[in-house]
Amino acid sequence: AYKREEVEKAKSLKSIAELEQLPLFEEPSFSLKRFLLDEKKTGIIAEFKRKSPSKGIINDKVKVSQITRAYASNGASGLSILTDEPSFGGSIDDMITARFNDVPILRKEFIIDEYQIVEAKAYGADVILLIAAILTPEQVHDFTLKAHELGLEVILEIHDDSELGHIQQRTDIVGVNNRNLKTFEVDIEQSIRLSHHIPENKIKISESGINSVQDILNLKSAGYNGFLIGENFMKQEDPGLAFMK
Ligand code: IGP
Repeated sequence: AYKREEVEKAKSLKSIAELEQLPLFEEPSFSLKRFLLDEKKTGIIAEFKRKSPSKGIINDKVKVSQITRAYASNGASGLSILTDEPSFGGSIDDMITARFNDVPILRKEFIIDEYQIVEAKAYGADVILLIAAILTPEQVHDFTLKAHELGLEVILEIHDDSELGHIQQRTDIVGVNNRNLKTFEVDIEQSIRLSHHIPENKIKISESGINSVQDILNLKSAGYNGFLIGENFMKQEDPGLAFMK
């Protein structure tokens, strides 16, 4: 519910028409699909996340500029930037800072309103996340159309088979979140189990709880093209260095 209030407040401060005047709104986007299919890249979408509801503070000392530069220059296929403040300690400013890198940027946010999609484009994102658990299939449809109209790609996040029906013809990428958002339980097997049920023409990524090269290899053999990793890097004193290893 705090999201609804947050969005209404943002709308009252800056209209959609004003967002559309911002310089980044006119910039071309980077395609995450293309970066994920590029064999020379790692397939890793590296996340900047200071804290989370399940773990509390993960790292509140590091700077977004430094970490995103390290992630990007060492082969990350994308950057995931949390913009939610209350639960994750993120901000739109973090995303603007991350935009200095020439790799696709995912706005990691609970999107419930078209306004947030225009905001994503206006402040430097290339991709948005749509979470099946908090949206109807109709909302996923409308938000996907809006994103595409702005040149953004869409990751549809699902957690179990009950959400497979949210996947649509226009969905660019399907993300399986290994973390159950209600219990915070993490199980990589969730991705392995669901992979056969995702339409073959979709690019697939696995999200959360990925902690080792072996995890990545297992997910690769199950058909995954991308790996969204946050905590494993962020919990290190130097997340950029952790990425290189
Ligand atoms: C990263 P991890 O376990 O590597 O830190 O997970 C990412 O998958 C996770 O932050 C995430 C998330 C979300 C956060 C996945 N889906 C939706 C907020 C909202």
